[in-house]
Amino acid sequence: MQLPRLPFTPEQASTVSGEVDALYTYLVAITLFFSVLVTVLIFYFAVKYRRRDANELPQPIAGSVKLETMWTVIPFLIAMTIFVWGASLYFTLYRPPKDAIEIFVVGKQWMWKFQHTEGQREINELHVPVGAKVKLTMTTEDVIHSFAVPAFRIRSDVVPGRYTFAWFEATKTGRYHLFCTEFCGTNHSGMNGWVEVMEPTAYQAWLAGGGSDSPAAQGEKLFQSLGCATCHRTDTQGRGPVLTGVFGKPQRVQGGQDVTVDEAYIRESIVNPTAKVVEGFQPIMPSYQGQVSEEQLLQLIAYIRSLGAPAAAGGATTTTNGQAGGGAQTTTTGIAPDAQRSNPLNSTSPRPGGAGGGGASQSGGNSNQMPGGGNSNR
Ligand code: HEC
Ligand SMILES: [Cu+2]
Repeated sequence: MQLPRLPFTPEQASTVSGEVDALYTYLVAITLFFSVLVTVLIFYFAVKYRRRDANELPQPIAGSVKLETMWTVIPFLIAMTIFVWGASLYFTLYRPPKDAIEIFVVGKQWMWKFQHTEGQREINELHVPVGAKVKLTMTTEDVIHSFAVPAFRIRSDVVPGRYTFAWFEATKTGRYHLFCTEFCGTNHSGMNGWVEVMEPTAYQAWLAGGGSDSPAAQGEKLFQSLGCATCHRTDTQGRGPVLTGVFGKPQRVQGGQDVTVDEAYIRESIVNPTAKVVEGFQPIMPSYQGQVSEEQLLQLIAYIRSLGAPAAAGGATTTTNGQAGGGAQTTTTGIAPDAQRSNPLNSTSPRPGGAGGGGASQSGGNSNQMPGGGNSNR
């Protein structure tokens, strides 16, 4: 729905901004209409029913069912249109689509840190392609912040110890301001930056231009260095459950309850393992509270999540793995290539190392080296 923009509203640069503005315009119109109506009636009645004579007594009024019903039902119906429209828009805004590019966001006094699935990291700058859905998985290392991009009409609080999500699809290339909109301390006003929306080809080039290991590959290293792998093995069951393929699936925990293995559950399993103990296991896992940063937690999650793509593993272990990765790279979603690159099955297979990855494709070359690099203790 495209309405003329209200004055003082920011540019519209995402798929939802038109509808957010339309709803907002609707609210303003209703408010204006009733404010004017009430004000005019006050003056009109004040004049019409003014006291004309010092001895004049008003007629007693006993009430009017018709009038009272009307002023109850009409506002109720109007309020319901706002509710239905608002709720449906809310669901659109706060339910990230499944096929989105995923980016991790960590707020920190006083900066925004981003990490792309391909490994690029940025601070107070976020590069995204135009016309692609982007999902942000967000948390904070310290206090509550709030991530807002006015031109996209999105805002979401980031809360310590929790993951919150936001998503958008930019419709125009350009640079758009991003802000922290929750007062978070002395330099709160400086906690802002830019979203750089690029043409998809420029974005691919930007992605290919450097960056470190993918979050999943870094998570794999952490998984080794923190000793997770001593209990969690990928082949057979060790002292802890096998984590391959658990992401997104229900897990039976002690007490007979089924919980879905999602970001929040994995985070809790790492920092507070006794909160939910997997059925059939002893609560022997130590807490990693305070030993891993929020970014590292996101990397561990990315790694565990990447274990859950057995279908992608088949393709990636073939000799044409480079091409498979390269082909998938041309799609606009960042998930598939990453799932392939960081798959443990992929990494345990003998790989030609960096050479094979490098020659595979222009855009995939950089990232194809990651699983190899993550494994060979270079
Ligand atoms: C001393 C052995 C041990 C170590 C070390 C260990 N874990 Fe665990 N882990 C377990 C056990 C046992 C369970 C199942 C009982 C429970 O839920 O606490 C478990 C459960 C989990 C779960 C939930 C699994 C599910 O299927 O629901 C996750 C996720 C997890 N661990 C991740 C990690 C990560 C990441 C590390 C390293 C930072 C780690 N673990 C280190 C023993 C360990
Ligand atoms: Cu802030």
